[in-house]
Amino acid sequence: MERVLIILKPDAVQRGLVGPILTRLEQRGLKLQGLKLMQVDEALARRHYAEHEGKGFFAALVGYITSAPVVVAVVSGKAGTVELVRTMVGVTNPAKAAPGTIRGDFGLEIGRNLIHASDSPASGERETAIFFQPAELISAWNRASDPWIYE
Ligand code: IDP
Ligand code: MG
Repeated sequence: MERVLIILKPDAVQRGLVGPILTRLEQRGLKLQGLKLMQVDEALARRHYAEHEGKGFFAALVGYITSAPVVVAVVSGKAGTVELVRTMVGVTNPAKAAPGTIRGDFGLEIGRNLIHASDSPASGERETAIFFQPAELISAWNRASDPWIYE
């Protein structure tokens, strides 16, 4: 199994797109392990985006992600799920993201790209641990639809 940390960024929450975006992930067959509304503070933002520290857009990125509540989720699936979710999300710049992707259908600019998704299984584990306490996650629940989603 692979886990992906999803953040529905402040623009997704402000624009009322939490439902439509979560619906896509849910309808595809991804399994929820955790879900909550929260406010990201500067320390958490810096930790989550540590790889981007020093880049020109870093201050704006921290300002953006801390500017209003976000919805964070952990979704899981079989091997390959991280890549599958990144394909659903689309490339970083919504202006270049393919139609049918979340960024390509809902966004226009790189600084308002609506959603974060972990970029590797290792990032999925690291980021899940940053945003969720173990007790907030239900990592192994029996989903009735599983045999109708996975062969
Ligand atoms: P990703 O979200 O597609 O993985 P990353 O390169 O990891 O993209 O960048 C993290 C986030 O930083 C992006 O989602 C976006 O919000 C922001 N970002 C990245 N590059 C730029 C930029 O050139 N200008 C403004 N914001 C950027
Ligand atoms: Mg990234």
